[in-house]
Amino acid sequence: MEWVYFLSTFKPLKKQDNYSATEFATGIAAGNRMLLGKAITLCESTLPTHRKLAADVLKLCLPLAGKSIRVGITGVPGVGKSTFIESLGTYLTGLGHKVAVLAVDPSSTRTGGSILGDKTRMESLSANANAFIRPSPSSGNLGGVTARTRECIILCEAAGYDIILIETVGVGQSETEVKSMADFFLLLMLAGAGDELQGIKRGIMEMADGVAINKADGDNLGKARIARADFARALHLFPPDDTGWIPPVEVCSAIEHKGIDAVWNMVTNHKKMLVSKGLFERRRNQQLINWFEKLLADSLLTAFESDTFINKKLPKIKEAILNGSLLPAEAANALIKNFINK
Ligand SMILES: Nc1nc2c(ncn2[C@@H]2O[C@H](COP(=O)(O)OP(=O)(O)OP(=O)(O)O)[C@@H](O)[C@H]2O)c(=O)[nH]1
Ligand SMILES: [Mg+2]
Repeated sequence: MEWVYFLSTFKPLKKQDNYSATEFATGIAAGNRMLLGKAITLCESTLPTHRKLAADVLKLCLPLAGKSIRVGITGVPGVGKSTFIESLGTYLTGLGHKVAVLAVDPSSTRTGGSILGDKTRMESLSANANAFIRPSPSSGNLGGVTARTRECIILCEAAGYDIILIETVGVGQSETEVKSMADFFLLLMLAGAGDELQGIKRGIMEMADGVAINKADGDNLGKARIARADFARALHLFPPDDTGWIPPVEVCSAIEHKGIDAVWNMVTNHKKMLVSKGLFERRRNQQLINWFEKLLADSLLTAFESDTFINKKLPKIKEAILNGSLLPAEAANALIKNFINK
C-alpha cells in the first residue's frame, strides 16, 4: 500500500489558473515576483476567466496599494528614457526603495527585439532584486494598454514597490494618459534640437511637472546648460497649474549617472508641496476617477463599434454625409439614438 500513500501525497504542479485570487493576493503582498508577473499576465489576457480572476486579485490588492510615488517619464524616441530609468532606478534602489518600471507604448508591437533592447539598456536594473521591469503589453489599442498599466500599478504597489516609473513615448496620445495616472510627469529633452525637431508639442511642455535635459555630457554639457536656462524661461511663461508649481529644469547624463539625484529632488519636492497643501490625496482620487471615466468611455466605444446594427448602417451614413444629405452632427446623433434605444 505504500504506493497509495505515495500517490496521495503527490501534488500536481500548479498552473496559472489554479491559483485562487487569495493565493495571488497573499503572494503578491509577500513580494512574490513570480506571482506578481503572473497576475499582470492575467490582467493582460482577454480571456473572460482570466479577466474575472484578475478583477478579484485587483480587488484584494487595492487596499494594499497607493503607498508610492508614481512618476511618468516621456520624451521623443532616443532621448534616453530607458537609459535614464536604468540610472534613476539604480540610484533609488541604492537609497533603499523598491522600484517598478512599466512601459506604455501602444505604437510599438514590442516584439522580442525591443524588449531585448530595453533589457540591455536596463541591464543592471533588470538584475536588481529590488527592481521589477515590465514592458508594455504587446496587444491592443491605447485604451487597452493604459487600462492594463493602471492595473499593473495597483499590483506593483501591493507588492511593496514604493516607486513606480512609467516610460512612454512623447509622440501621440499616450503621454496624456500617463499624465492622468502619475503624481509627477517628467519630460526628458535634448539640448541643441529645436522644440519642433524633438516633436514635442507645447501641450506636452504644459503637462510637465519637471524637465530634465538629458545627455548633458562631453561636448554637449555647455549646450545643455544653455538649454536649461532657455527651458526654464519658457516654462515661466506658462500659467502655473492649480497648485502654483512652476516646473523646474535640470540637466543630467543618464549614461554617466550625473544629475540624477537633482532630478529626483524635483519629484520629492513636488510631492512635499502637494502633501503640504493637502493636494496629494485629491490628485490620487482624481487618478481613480480618471481610470473609471476612461474605462467607461472605452467600454462604450467598444460596444458601439462592435454593434452589428451600427456596423450595417455606417457605410450608408458616411455616404449621406459625403453627398451632403446629412450633417455629421445629425448622423452621429441619429446613430447614438439608435444604439441607445435598441
Ligand atoms: N551621451 C549620452 N547618450 C545617452 C544618454 N542616455 C541615453 N543615451 C543613448 O541614447 C540612445 C537612446 O537611448 P534610450 O535609453 O534607448 O532612449 P529611449 O528614449 O528609451 O528610446 P525609445 O525607447 O526608443 O523611445 C542610446 O544609444 C543610449 O546609449 C546620455 O545621458 N548621454
Ligand atoms: Mg526606451
